[in-house]
Amino acid sequence: MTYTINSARSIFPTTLAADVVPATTARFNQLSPEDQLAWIWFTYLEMGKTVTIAAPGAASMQLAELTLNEMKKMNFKQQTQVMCDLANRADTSICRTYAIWSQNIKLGFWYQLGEWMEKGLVAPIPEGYRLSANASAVLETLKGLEAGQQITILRNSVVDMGYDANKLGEYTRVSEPVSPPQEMSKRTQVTIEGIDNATVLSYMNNVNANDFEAVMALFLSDGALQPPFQRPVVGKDAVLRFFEEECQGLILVPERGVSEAADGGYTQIKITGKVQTPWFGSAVGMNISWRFLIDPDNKIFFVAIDLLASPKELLNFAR
Ligand code: ECH
Ligand code: GLY
Repeated sequence: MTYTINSARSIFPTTLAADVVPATTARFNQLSPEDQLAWIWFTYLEMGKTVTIAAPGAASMQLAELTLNEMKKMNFKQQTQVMCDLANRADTSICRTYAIWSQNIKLGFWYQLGEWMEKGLVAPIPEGYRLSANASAVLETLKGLEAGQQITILRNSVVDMGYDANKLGEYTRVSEPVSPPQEMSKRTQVTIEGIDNATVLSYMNNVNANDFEAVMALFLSDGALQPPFQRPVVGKDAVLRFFEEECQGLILVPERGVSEAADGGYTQIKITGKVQTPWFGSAVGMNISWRFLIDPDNKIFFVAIDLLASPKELLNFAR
């Protein structure tokens, strides 16, 4: 048989992803906008006890600057309204601006608002605000999760805010400039127990070096990449854009893997290990698996990245 993107998605079917992430996000989305904002605030405080968020790059802050300055000039009531509008996904000019920003710009925007809230420059969550029973229950669930799962839920909550970009028609996305690839002499090489496949090793090393052109040379033109909890991103152009917008500064730390022959001369390879995001650095190591399907010419037809349910999954190579 030959593979389709759809059939490729189920290689290594026993891989257990952290389904608690979409489940918790769905519960969060049921909360009122006021509750959502307060919930994020309490989550942020809770997580601040163990990890710190790194300040965003200047470039992403510059892209959010106009909107941030506009908000800074508003009174508390107006600021609160804008924040509720964002949570409510309302149709306002700020919500439309927000909708076309890349993930990192959205996160940087809220990072700045959070700092201003702490300093009293932006309306705080009302003192003594009491979360609804549902919101408290969602917060309790979150507290019991691994840090990597917590930050994914937190990111989802930010990324889902603003006007629905699908309703905008044609638009140009706003994202940070792409940093040049790392100098050859500074690059690091991963080693993966049980794996010597050159394509997979090169994938890891080039993502770590921010060399996305080199990463794309490893893919078939109709190849696909499936990020955690998302549909596959299909085709080289779309995958390259995804890397440039969302994968700068990631550190991939693959640990071990298995490789085996699949149908039609393909090879299927599963790797497990950790990933660090520049937002949290080495303080948060997310437990990840990569499931590669590689064609007979050693090009990537498909790779799925999953956030794993538990550290135990790092040792699951059943198929
Ligand atoms: C305050 C209160 C009012 C409301 C709001 C507030 C601010 C919230 C803030 C939140 C900041 C959250 C952040 C979250 C960052 C999460 C990052 C994650 C990264 C995961 C990356 C992965 C990468 C995997 C991949 C691999 C590949 O091989 C290919 C590509 C790819 C408090 C003011 C809203 C400030 C900063 C979860 C898993 C391994 C798929 C990317
Ligand atoms: N940063 C994109 C993802 O993890 O889905």
